[in-house]
Amino acid sequence: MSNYKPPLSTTILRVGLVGTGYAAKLRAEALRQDPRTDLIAIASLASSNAGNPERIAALAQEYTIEAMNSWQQLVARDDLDIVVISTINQDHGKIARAALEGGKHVIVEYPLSVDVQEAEELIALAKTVNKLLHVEHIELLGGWHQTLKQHLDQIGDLFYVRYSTLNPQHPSPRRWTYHHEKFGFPLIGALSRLHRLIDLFGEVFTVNCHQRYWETESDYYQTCFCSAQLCFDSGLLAQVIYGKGETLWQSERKLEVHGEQGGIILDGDTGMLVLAEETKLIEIGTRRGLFAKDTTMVLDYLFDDIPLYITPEKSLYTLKVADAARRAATTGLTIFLKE
Ligand code: NAP
Ligand code: BLA
Repeated sequence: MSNYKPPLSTTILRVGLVGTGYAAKLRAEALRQDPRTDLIAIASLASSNAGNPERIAALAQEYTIEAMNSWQQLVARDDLDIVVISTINQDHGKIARAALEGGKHVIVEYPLSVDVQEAEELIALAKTVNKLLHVEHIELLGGWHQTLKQHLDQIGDLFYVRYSTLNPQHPSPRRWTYHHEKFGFPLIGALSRLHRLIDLFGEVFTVNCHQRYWETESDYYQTCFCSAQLCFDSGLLAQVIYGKGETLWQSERKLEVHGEQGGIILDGDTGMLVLAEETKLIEIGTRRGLFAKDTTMVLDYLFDDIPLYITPEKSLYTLKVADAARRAATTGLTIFLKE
């Protein structure tokens, strides 16, 4: 289970937020709406190097919080209880380390780190300093996941899964999500793709992977296309396809689960349950409001000891599988997860 043992002695948690993007904004909203927290400061990464002062100034004004020039200054403050890390993947690990070393609880968006060893060290560090280290995995809270869980037992023994998320972008943006280091290996940056399968189907035996980039310049790519095959301990075979960018022309967000007695197909916002006697539409819940849900669950854990839906160890296991995919793509070999 999680590392930190609640309940808290304080009544209001003082929060510092690192990031100014989509996730950070939703965190700020969720924190503002919860009386158990006080959002005190926000730090931007780019304002200290590339420079994006407008966005952080706007957020600071909107939420009446202090804008800081760097995450280093933010984590060094002694008036914060918890740091929320909602910025580019490359920096998650080092910000989390500094925050834990500074005696703060940590909420970090997935992935915990782009490096397996660093992720292991952070989990150990959180235990040593007796602070919560929570890695968000909102895909487990969303409609697709709940729908799958509800219907899986109706389709018999499972033998094949195909999960494809393709996102054509014309032209591809020069954003951090198209940057080798800032995003990380595609299935590490998009760790949720593997994590939702591992949460449903258990441990993985072997991994194969092919990965291709279409380059623009050395740091940014135009397109990435990644295809991995996971063989689970259960014998289930999963094909995971992830791609984005301007070399792609068809968008897809589709998950098919094939069982001996039927199948489940989630295609965008449409769900279908295929059985021998009939094929019927199934309801899929929303993809919205998930950062707020995650924030509330962390606070419920810290204040009232209500168990969290995820542990950092589980996220680490998926990170190991994603890293195996990276190694498989680099070497062309099948990677065995067990020693
Ligand atoms: P975003 O909207 O693009 O925001 C990215 C953040 O990184 C901003 O704080 C931006 O702030 C900073 N940044 C952007 N480009 C940068 C660059 N080139 N160099 C340095 N910093 C840069 O991204 P997001 O969707 O919020 O993602 C943030 C984290 O949440 C990621 O780890 C992502 O995996 C995770 N996440 C997001 C979602 C989602 O639905 N969006 C879901 C699950 C997890 P400044 O430029 O002001 O520093
Ligand atoms: C995940 N969405 C993510 C991630 C990024 C984005 C960087 C984390 C990495 C990944 O898993 O791929 C970025 N998503 C975007 C952007 C858009 C987008 C820039 O849809 C532009 C529209 N995220 C949103 C919006 C929704 C959303 C508007 O920005 C919902 C309507 C949901 N994004 C969402 C969810 C995840 C995610 C639920 C978790 C991943 C998953 O479900 O597999």
